[in-house]
Amino acid sequence: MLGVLVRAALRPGVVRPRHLVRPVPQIPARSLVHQEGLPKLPVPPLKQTCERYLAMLEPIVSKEELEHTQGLVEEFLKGGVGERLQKRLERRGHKTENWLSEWWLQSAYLDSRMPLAVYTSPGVVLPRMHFHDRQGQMRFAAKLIAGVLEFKKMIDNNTLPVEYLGGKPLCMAQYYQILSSSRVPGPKKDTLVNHAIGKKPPTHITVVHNFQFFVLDVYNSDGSPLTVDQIYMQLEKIWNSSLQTNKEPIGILTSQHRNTWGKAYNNLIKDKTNKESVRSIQKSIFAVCLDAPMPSVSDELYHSRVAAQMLHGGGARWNSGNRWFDKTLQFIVGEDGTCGLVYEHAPSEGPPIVFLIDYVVNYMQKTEMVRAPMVPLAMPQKLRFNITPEVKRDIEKAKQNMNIMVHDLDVKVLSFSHFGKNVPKRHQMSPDAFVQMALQLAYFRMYKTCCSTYESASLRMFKYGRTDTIRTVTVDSLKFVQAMEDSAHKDTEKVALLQKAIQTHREYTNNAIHGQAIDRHLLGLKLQSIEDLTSMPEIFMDTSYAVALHYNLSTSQVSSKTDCVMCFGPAVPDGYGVCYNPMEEHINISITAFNSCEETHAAKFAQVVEDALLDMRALLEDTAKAKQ
Ligand code: COA
Ligand code: HC5
Repeated sequence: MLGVLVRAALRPGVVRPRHLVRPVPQIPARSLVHQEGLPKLPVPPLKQTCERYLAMLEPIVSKEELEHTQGLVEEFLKGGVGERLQKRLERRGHKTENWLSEWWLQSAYLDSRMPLAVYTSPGVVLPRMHFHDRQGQMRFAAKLIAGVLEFKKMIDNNTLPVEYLGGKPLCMAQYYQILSSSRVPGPKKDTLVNHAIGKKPPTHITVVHNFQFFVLDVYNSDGSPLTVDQIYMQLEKIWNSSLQTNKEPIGILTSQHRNTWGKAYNNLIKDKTNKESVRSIQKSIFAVCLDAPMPSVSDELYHSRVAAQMLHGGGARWNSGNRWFDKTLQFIVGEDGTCGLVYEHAPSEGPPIVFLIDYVVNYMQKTEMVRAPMVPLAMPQKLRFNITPEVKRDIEKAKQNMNIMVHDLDVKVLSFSHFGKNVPKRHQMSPDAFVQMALQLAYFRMYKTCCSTYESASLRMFKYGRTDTIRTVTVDSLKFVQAMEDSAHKDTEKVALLQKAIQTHREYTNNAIHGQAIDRHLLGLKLQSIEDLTSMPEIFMDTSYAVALHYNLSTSQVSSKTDCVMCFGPAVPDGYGVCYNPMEEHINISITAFNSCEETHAAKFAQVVEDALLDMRALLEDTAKAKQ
């Protein structure tokens, strides 16, 4: 079964190295019992997708465009092209474990040439810690490392609890890809490597301080993990041997456009020492970035500043060189009490990462540092890099580009404290749909129109499932936001329209998580056409399709037990990236945009979102009171 996918991914005659990530992840045999029981991702019926596609376009394209697209869809359905591609896709569905996962990995991630920093890698801000010095920083980092090693035990022993969504068990494969893995740049496309599945899994992590990279062995020779105390001592040694601040920020190379980094990478690893150092980072279980303090800001701006630090590091003169963006998991601990992480998105969605965070935070709260008699440990090895003039030039270019990205990213974290999931629940509404409608209302108020909107839906009910798109904008969502802006409508009418819009959103969500959304199916039909080398069906070259994929609002709900802020960059140059974490009594919402776009403004949008949420609550409560 694997063979078909492997052949699709590799040129004939190319042998896949052992550690390259398989098209479908490798999971230890004992977990397979649960995995084997998972259903396969279905290929939705063609006619259903075509009908839903046209319905989805209605609120976002003009009448003329819609009519034109209706013609193209009819031709696609009746002319035989659609049926042929559908059959090929169904065949792929039979032959593979998941007809989508390999294509998705390639097209959404490994083929993408945009920089990982800001454009692809999401960030997570952990609650502010109350340390302000290196001791506090290292104590926190030591506990955190011990916590992740504790979590790793569950992966190694196959004792991870299976997650559920809507009462159904989810695919756990992504958990096996987040440790000991790394993205590797290529001049045309990237690859993923996972060293956890080799014969000799790594026993070290990478620690970065003042742009200098270290190998920190986190296991004793008997296989037991180092204690918090031991890790602390090792971190102290690292700190003391990386006091110089004039080092070349070699890691900043990984923030470049992927073609540029791909070329620079080949140049860098020509040198044997450099190659070994890079391999050590790639192989390590995860990375910990001990960041220098950043300029302090007011309490109100704190989360926005730290979100930016997670997404890009603050620029060449701050912490952007204190990263290896290709590394799947990088925890960031600042000397000033900031902490969080940035992760490379290709191997995993947010929820497994957040589950790990919740576990580690809980571990850290329970664990105290106990001073135990210790055997002296060897000095952690510093990774050497030979900086040739060419490498130096690449670093300078990367610094310039990073600074441009830093100046371009507009971030605002809205800590919405008035209510959380409790209010929508009280009114028998889905909190997720409620927040989505608030985003729609905010957008409509600001731009007097609605836009193509993406919300992530999990496909992990299916084996090796990743995501599909919930299309938030519907005829019903548009009617609701129009009514809210029209004083001619009575409150009771507005409430009814909100209820209808929310119900429609829930239905779409339910379809999406059961594999019946339209976006991945359309993508599959398109990629099938490319693979078959047939001429591209007109529906994919149509303006409507381009409009539908131009997500001015790119959103995602990722919820956690810990009071975290999750964030990611916008999907398009003139759009917003919105990630929200709804807690019971408050909601953390991050909003990103680009400063180079005149029309977008993260802080303004945040204000309008806050007002929209409050107005929706007032609407529901006033109407409920009037009824009494
Ligand atoms: N009345 C009262 N309560 C309701 C309700 C209603 N009508 N509808 C929902 N609720 C409750 C639920 O029972 C749930 O309760 P809990 O807080 O005790 O768990 C809560 O409200 C949340 O439900 P809802 O807001 O409807 O969202 P959801 O949990 O179903 O999530 C998605 C919706 C789309 C976010 C989810 O299906 C999903 O796909 N998540 C993964 C997204 C993802 O992967 N993002 C990252 C990509 S990298
Ligand atoms: C730590 C939170 C990470 C959330 C990342 C996320 O939602 O990524 C989306 C993945 C997907 O396939 O839908 C993509 N998005 C950022 C463009 C919404």
